[in-house]
Amino acid sequence: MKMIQIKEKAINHPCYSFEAHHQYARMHLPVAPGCNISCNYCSRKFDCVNESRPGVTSDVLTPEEGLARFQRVKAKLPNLTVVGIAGPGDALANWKNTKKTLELIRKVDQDITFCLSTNGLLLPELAEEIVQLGVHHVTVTANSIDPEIGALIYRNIHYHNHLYDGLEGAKLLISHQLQGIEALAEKGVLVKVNIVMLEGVNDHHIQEVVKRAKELGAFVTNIMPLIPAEGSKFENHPPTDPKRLSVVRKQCGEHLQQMTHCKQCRADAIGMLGQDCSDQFIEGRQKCNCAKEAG
Ligand code: CLF
Ligand code: SF4
Repeated sequence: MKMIQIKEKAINHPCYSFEAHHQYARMHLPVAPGCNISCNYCSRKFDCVNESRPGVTSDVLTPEEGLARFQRVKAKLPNLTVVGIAGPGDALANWKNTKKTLELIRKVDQDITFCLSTNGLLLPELAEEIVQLGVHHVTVTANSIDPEIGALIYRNIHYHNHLYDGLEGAKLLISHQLQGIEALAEKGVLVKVNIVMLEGVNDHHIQEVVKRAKELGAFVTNIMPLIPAEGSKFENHPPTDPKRLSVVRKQCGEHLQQMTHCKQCRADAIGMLGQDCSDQFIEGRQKCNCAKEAG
């Protein structure tokens, strides 16, 4: 794909373009509750930590409810450019719902940009369908390219009715993530790779992940701090030191563009990044302070 087309795809996306996040809004539709892997920093009481902030949970919608919410939000937010599916579990582990939701929305809106976030396990088998659906932005959370490190992060991997754990599970997941990133990038999808920086686990290895992501054609990487989730195995793990995070981002910026404005938003977030207005659209939601708490 030509550079100009790539830039055009990123220009109105508040996560893919730093400038766009001051102007454009995105909304997440929480239609994907289940997950097919177990990350040690995850507590299933909360949204997927790979793309979210622990401590808040999302309601779950059917595809039809997702469409209705999209239409309500679109009518009120003229700067809405992106609809994303980011959990509260994994977008691809709930593929039927994810696909149906996007199909319903495409029937009523030809222009809105679709975005997905995934742990990548099912990417090799779904990459083609993702592209056919008109999804041009996919986030893959890949915390390691070394199975020894991966085994410290992932407890088990549930793939086609088999449970894989330890090294075997990490090998399987990592190989699918890498194949998936490459397959999507080859098809012109802008791939963002999220990496959760875990002190003493993968912090020394992040540059290797970024270099590999670049070789495979990723567009940007987003190195995120760990916010320890209550009830997860890493509940008492030290949170990522912000100073070390900026050093690592700077080092990795030598290899590939870095996202630095992520707000680790929730799976039902609505609005501009850091200015969540989902409480206006979600019935029964207590007035939240997302904008204050985020990022
Ligand atoms: Fe949502 Fe993610 Fe798409 Fe953005 S979020 S699926 S790429 S539309 Fe954005 Fe939120 Fe950070 Fe994600 S600020 S957690 S990077
Ligand atoms: Fe939790 Fe997300 Fe990991 Fe699944 S991919 S276990 S939802 S953090």
